[in-house]
Amino acid sequence: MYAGSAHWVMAMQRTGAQIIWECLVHEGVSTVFGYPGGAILPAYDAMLDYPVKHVLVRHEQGASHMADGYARAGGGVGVCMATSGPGATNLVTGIATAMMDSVPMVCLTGQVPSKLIGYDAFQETDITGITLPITKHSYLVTRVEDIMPAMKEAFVLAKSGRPGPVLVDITKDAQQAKIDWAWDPSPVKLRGYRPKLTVPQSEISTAIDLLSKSKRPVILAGQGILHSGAMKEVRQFAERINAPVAMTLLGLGGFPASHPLHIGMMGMHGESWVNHAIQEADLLIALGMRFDDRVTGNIKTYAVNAKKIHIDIDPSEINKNVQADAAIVADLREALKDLLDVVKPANHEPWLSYIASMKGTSAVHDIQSLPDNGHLYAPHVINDIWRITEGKAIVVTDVGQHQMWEAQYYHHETPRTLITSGGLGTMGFGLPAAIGAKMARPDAEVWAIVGDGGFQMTQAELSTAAQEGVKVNVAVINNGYLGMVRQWQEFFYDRRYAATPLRSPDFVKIAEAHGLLGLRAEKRPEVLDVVQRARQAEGTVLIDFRVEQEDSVYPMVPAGADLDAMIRRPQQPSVLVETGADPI
Ligand SMILES: Cc1cc2nc3c(=O)[nH]c(=O)nc-3n(C[C@H](O)[C@H](O)[C@H](O)COP(=O)(O)OP(=O)(O)OC[C@H]3O[C@@H](n4cnc5c(N)ncnc54)[C@H](O)[C@@H]3O)c2cc1C
Ligand SMILES: Cc1ncc(C[n+]2csc(CCOP(=O)(O)OP(=O)(O)O)c2C)c(N)n1
Ligand SMILES: [Mg+2]
Repeated sequence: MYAGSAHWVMAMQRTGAQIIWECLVHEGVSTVFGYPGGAILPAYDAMLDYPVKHVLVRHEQGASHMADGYARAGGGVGVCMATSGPGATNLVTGIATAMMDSVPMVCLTGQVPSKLIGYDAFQETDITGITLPITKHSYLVTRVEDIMPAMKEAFVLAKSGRPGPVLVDITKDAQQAKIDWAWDPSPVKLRGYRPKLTVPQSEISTAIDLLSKSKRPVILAGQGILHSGAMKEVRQFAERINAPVAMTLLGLGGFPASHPLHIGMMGMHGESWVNHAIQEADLLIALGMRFDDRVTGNIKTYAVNAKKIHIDIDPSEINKNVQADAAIVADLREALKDLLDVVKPANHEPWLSYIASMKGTSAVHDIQSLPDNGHLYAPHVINDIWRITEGKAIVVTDVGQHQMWEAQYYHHETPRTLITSGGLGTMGFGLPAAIGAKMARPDAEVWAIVGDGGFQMTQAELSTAAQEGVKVNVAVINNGYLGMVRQWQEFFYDRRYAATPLRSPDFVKIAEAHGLLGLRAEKRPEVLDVVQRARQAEGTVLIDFRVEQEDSVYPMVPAGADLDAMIRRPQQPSVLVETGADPI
C-alpha cells in the first residue's frame, strides 16, 4: 500500500512493480495511459495501490498519442505503458511522432522474463532495438535494483535539454523480484549529458553586429519558444528590434496572432507574403526552429540574401539545413535574455509597410477569401469555431488539409493551444491527443479538428472518451476524400484520384453507438448552432461537417520548389464573404 510520504528514509521491501509506481508518484505523475498484458501484469497489479489515474485506451497507439497530447497541453511529461510484443510495437507510431516533435514522454513496456530473452519467447520483441532511432534514449531493465535509476534518468532525459520520448522496457522477473528499497532523492548525474548550456557570448556579439546592419530582418518563431517558455522574451525582442515575426506550424501560439508584428505562418502552406518576406529578407533570426523542408522549400534558393542567426538548444541542428552566421547553442530564453541586455532598439517601418502591402493583395487571392456559393467550406467551419470559442480553445488536429486550414484560420494567441503532429505528420493523432490534452487541462475547452480519413484510424478512442467521461468536441471535416493526397493528385498527377475517394460510416451513428451526442452540419448557417450545442453538451460530442469535397489548401509551395514559387488560389469572381483577419 502506498504510504504517501515524500521521502522515505527507511528502506522497505518492495517489488519491482511497486517501485515503478513509487517512482511515478515521486516524479509527480498523476495520469498514465495504457493497456495491460502478460509481461506488464505485475505492474498493473501493483497499480491499484497507488494514487495514479490509469486511462484504459482501445489501442496502444492511442496511449502514446494521449501521453503526447497530455505533455504538449500541460507542459509536463506524458506517460504511457504497454505489454511486450504487440503492445510495445503498437506504441511505435506514437513514439516516433513524439520524437519528431521533441515531446517529453516516458514509455513503459513489459518485457518477457530475462532468462527467456533471445529465445523467441511468447510476445517477445526487441522493443529497445526497434525504437532506438525514435527515442531520445531507452533502457532494457532486467534487474529489480536497476528500475529506480532507469526511471529517474528517463524523466530527466525526457524533459531536459531538447525534450523527447524515453522508453523503459522492464522484464517481468524484474517486476516480480523484491528488494529492500527507499527513494533516492539525490539528483541524477549522467556522464557526458550536459543539457544546461552557457550562452556563448562571442556568438551574441556576432548576432548583435548582424542585427545592427539589418534593414530587412524576419524572426522565425519555432516550437523551441514553447519548450523554453520564452514567450515574454520573444515579444520584448521583436518589439525592441521592430521586426516581423513569422511562425512555424509548431511555433503557432508562441507569439500572439493579434500582435501587430505577427505576420503569419511560413512554409509550404504559409501565407504568401510571409514566404516572400523571408525570400527578400537580409537577416533571418531563427528562434527554436529547425528549418524543416516544409519550411524552406528548395534549400539552394532559400533566403539566399539573408544572413542567419540561429538559436537552438541542440547543436546538431546548427548548420544541418541552413548555414548559420551566428550560432547560439543555448536555451532560447537564456539566450534572449542575454541579447536583450545589449540589443539596441531599431525601426523597420519601411520594411513592415512593404510586407503589409504584399499582404494587402495576397489576402484576397489566397486563403482568406472564399466564395459564398451556398456550399460549406472547411475554412468556414474552422474560422467559425475560432470566432465562437473566441480563440481560446485548445485545438488538436489530425493530419491533412484540415490541419493546414486550422493553422490558417484559427488564430492562436497563447502557447500550447495548437497541438498537431508536424514532423511525422501522423494521421490518427488528433482524437487520442485531444483526449490527453483535456486530461492535462480539464479547465480548457478542447476541440479535435480531424479529417474523415485520419479520424477513422483511431476512432475507437471515442470509447475511451466515453468510459472516462472526458469532454472533447470532435469536428470531423468530412470531405469524402483523403483530401491532402487528393490535392497532390489534382496538382501533380493529372487528377488521377488513386485510392483517395473515401466512403465513411455515418459518423453521427458512430457517436451515438458510444452513447455520445452526434451532430451534423451541411450548410454555413448551421455551423453556429451545432458548435454551440456541442459546447453546451456534457461529454464528448462529434460533429460531422459535410464540406466541399474538392477544395484545396492555398497557397502551396510544391515539394522542393522555391519558397516563393507558390500555387495560388484561382481568382474567384464572387463576392468576398470575410477575411480570416476579421476581429473576433
Ligand atoms: C501536411 C503538413 C504540412 C506542413 N506544412 C507546414 C508549413 O507550411 N509550414 C510549417 O512551418 N510547417 C509545416 N509542417 C510542419 C513541419 O513538418 C515541421 O514539423 C515544423 O515546421 C517544425 O517546426 P519547428 O521547427 O518550429 O519545431 P520542431 O521541429 O519542434 O523544432 C524545434 C526546434 O527547437 C529546438 N528547441 C527545443 N527546445 C529548445 C529550447 N529550450 N531552446 C532553444 N531551442 C529549443 C529544438 O532543438 C528544435 O531544433 C507541415 C506538416 C504537415 C504534416
Ligand atoms: C498514418 C499516415 N498514413 C498516411 C499518411 C499520408 N497522408 C497525409 S494527409 C493524408 C490524407 C488525410 O485525409 P483526411 O484525414 O480525410 O484529411 P483531409 O486531408 O481530407 O483534411 C494522407 C493519406 C499520413 N500522413 N499518415
Ligand atoms: Mg478528408
